[in-house]
Amino acid sequence: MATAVKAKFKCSSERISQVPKDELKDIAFIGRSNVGKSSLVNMLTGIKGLAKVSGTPGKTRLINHFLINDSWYLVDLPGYGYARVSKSKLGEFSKIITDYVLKCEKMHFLFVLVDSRLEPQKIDLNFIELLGQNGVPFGIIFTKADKLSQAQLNRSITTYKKTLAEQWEELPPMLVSSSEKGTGREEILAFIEECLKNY
Ligand SMILES: Nc1nc2c(ncn2[C@@H]2O[C@H](COP(=O)(O)OP(=O)(O)OP(=O)(O)O)[C@@H](O)[C@H]2O)c(=O)[nH]1
Ligand SMILES: [Mg+2]
Repeated sequence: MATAVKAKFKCSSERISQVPKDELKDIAFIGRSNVGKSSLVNMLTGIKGLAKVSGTPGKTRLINHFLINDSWYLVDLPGYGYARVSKSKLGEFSKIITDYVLKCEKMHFLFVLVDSRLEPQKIDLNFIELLGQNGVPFGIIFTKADKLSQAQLNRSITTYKKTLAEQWEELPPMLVSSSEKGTGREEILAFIEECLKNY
């Protein structure tokens, strides 16, 4: 049976000083614009339209907190790699993103979403490097799995693992999702549950 999730929108923040001031932990989604972050929020919660989805990249502009089961937050972040970034010391990533992932104490675990159809993208690898350098706990979710056959999906993941293994001794946890088909929902929710207990 599918795990039931109680979810409601809490707030949108322009900067990290505005995020909720309670003790609850954040589990956040980051990745290139259009990779499917907001769609995954909707798929996991089972509420279509909870997070705004768009075919045009750059839809999510703020840090969006969704309260889950009255006990933790799922956080939908703006994507990178689309909007022109200005005056950021960290180059290709906007200040709202780097402030949140590197400085926000609520941030408990980050999922980097990557499009399962694509070869490892430089911008994602740069972002992952930034996380590694700063000791940010993260995992990878391969999105839009419905667009690939199982064999193609396996090949994509193998390629990603090889690429990361060139630089990292230990690979991050990896999960697969399709917001279209609901694939990965139980695994991702179970992983988050463990994460909230253990990390
Ligand atoms: N086939 C398929 N399409 C998807 C999936 N997830 C998202 N999409 C589509 O991809 C597009 C972008 O989805 P969003 O969820 O808005 O992406 P986002 O990462 O939140 O984008 P930004 O907010 O712009 O950073 C939409 O047209 C979605 O319908 C999926 O699992 N399968
Ligand atoms: Mg979005």
